[in-house]
Amino acid sequence: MTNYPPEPFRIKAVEPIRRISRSEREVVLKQAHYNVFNLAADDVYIDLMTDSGTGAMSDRQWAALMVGDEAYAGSRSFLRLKAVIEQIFGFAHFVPTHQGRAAENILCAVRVQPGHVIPNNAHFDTTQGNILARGGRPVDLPAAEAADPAADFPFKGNMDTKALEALISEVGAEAIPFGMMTVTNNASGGQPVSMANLQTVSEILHKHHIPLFIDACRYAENAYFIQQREAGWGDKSLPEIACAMFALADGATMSAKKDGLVNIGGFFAMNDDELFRDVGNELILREGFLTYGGLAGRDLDAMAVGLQEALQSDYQEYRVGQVAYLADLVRQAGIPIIEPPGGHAIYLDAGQFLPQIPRDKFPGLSVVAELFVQGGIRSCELGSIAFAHPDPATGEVIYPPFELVRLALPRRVYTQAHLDFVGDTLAGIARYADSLRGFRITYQPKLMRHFTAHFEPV
Ligand code: P61
Repeated sequence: MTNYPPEPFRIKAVEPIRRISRSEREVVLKQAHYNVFNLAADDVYIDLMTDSGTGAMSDRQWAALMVGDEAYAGSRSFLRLKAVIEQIFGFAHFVPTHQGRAAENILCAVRVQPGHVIPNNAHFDTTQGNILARGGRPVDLPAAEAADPAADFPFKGNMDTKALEALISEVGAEAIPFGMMTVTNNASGGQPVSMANLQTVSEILHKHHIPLFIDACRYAENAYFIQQREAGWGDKSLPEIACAMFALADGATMSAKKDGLVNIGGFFAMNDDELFRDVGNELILREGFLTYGGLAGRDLDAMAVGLQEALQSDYQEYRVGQVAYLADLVRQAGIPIIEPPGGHAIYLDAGQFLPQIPRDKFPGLSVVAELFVQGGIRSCELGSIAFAHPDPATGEVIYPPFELVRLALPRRVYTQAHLDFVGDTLAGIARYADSLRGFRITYQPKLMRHFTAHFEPV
């Protein structure tokens, strides 16, 4: 059994949680139309739906809130965040945004036109949605190693660089306004991207004068994996590695709700002066002035501190160690996962775990529903409900590679005993897994259906 380093912090404030009864859980899940996004959080005992905005801030972050400067323009908070972003990411310009998808929206608003094609190692659904909403075509180009969930490659988040070259020759560089790399690669298991792969992607795109933007949500976890797993980087500090990663790109979109260790916030950073002007106009129209972008000054200060804390090596050792510990518990329960465990979550392979349920009956949702009914544990389907979408050209449904259920770990929130409870609950479910059945959709919106769709058991 993997053990993980004891928390490099102690607990100063607590938030009570409680577990409602099994029969109450059955009732509220049915009332929620079997969509756990519709549950009241108070009815959830252990919430592993997301690591986004759910982390615990440090005492230094709480203190930073108090020195927030709420000036409309040019606040001290903005200047403090600017200094930190320059130091870690090194881009010439940045604008704050209220979260990651706002940064993606602005990038797509100013650069994506109908018919454009945007390659990524794997788009997360907000990026996919923003590109589709502008008439573009998001293309996922995961490395071949990612195809086998059980294979133990160190950098399964990489892009297939041959496929990138092939795509550029097929559609022409003029049709590609930018390429993206998501670090770590959330849609395909929270897997990291190697520095070598980032370098090759950067070279290919730049050879064709296509800019590269990094979706940087989990940049610090990715930097830690590079330090631990990639030859030549073991003796470099996490800030040095982060700097080297972003030096390969022309900009980054960031949801600071992940490795910014804040409950709300994000930014869009870039080098190009003309892009910055276009972005500024769009930001002012939709989010707010250039120096606050829809956030309060205090939010900018908390983000500045969080971005630095995420790069502390004792924090990353504990963080990634805790995720590996949960992976061991799930393996012991006999449930297949995407190997090796990534940086922020464990991804159960529900397709393989429940082979009796076809993809259009959503095996992932069966696991999500059962985890809630049995343990009050909230997880997140990241399979066909979240990612299957019609091809804009042909209308044919494009399925994601796997039917995944994600157990995401909020940062600095749950203890080993909480994780042991999750492991015991999964082991109980595994004993009767062959009796589980699927679900059908009774309502769905046009885009990003997993947030609001309704279901019923078949
Ligand atoms: C998550 F169910 N992720 O993982 P925003 N890029 C990447 C992300 O992981 C990401 C964003 C951009 C979430 C929250 C979430 O359907 C869902 O700050 C790699 O959330 O706008 C967010 O950042 C967007 C969960 C988002 C979902 C969409 O849990």
